[in-house]
Amino acid sequence: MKVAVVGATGMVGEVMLQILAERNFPVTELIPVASEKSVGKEVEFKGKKYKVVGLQTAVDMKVDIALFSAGGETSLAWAPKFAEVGTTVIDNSSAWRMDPTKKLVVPEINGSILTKEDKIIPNANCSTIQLVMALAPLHKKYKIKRIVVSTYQSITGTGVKGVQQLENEYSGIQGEMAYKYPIHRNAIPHCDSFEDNGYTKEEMKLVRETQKILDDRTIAVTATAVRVPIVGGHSEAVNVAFENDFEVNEVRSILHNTPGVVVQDNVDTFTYPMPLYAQGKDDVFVGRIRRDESQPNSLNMWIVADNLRKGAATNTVQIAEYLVKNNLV
Ligand code: 2RA
Repeated sequence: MKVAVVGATGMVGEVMLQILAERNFPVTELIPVASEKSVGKEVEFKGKKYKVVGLQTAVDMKVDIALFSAGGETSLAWAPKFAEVGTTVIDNSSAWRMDPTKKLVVPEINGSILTKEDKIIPNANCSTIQLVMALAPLHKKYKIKRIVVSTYQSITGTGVKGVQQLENEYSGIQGEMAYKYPIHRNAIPHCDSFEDNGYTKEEMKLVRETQKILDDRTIAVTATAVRVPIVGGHSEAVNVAFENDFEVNEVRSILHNTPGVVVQDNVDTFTYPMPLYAQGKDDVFVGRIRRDESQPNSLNMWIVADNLRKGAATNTVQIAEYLVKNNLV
């Protein structure tokens, strides 16, 4: 497979290269792509150095698959150009996610909706992916009525800028601000920009993308997305109300038997997921599973995942693997 990684010099792009190598994806030719200012730089893949090329050069090479993590503007402008020459694009930006002609896929949940005709495939938002990984099997069994989710999102979700701001604040340096306020010793209830309804784009992604991936617009979702000064991954406190009742041990068993989900749930041994330990792993970790005693058929849980891996790069590569395995590319 001739594979282009668009945004190869960015944080997610670097993890995509790492995941492609780790999972031994069948890359016969790797083309790292970035903006003109990065053309000529080198990236390493499987011990070899590759020179970064520009977008038009990559289009002209007619690669089989292009993995994008280069922002919405670049995706809107360039994904169609790649698709026109027959390349299948898997895009990490939010540009195409809510396009009614595009499919929003988490392979373990709805990979089967993909066809050869899908040439631009958006990857869901990191905080959505970990949420639906845990909730999809429970929706199938108990039918979800409503989800209330509060997120505690890693600064790596804002890329190098977010990490650099925290490091500067640790060192007492006044540098470029990724956020409106200091992030050190703080929690900022503001991820992405605000919409007219008073919610942030990040919060509305959780609402809209969850309904699309679970293919059920009757599911009510409300979210609060908070940025916190950690790097290991995103955490989510989730309250979910079902149409039907459940047994907590059955919920644990369903999740335990869900590929890509790991249950860490034993308060007697202080066992629960934490981003410090989720970092660098591809699983979605679920714990603090307990009945919500304040209302019927409702459950609380705590969901943690490395937002750069399953939340972005790994899910992207898993979509590519699904396409290859099912001869869709
Ligand atoms: C964030 N999910 O964490 C968004 C984009 N990666 O900022």
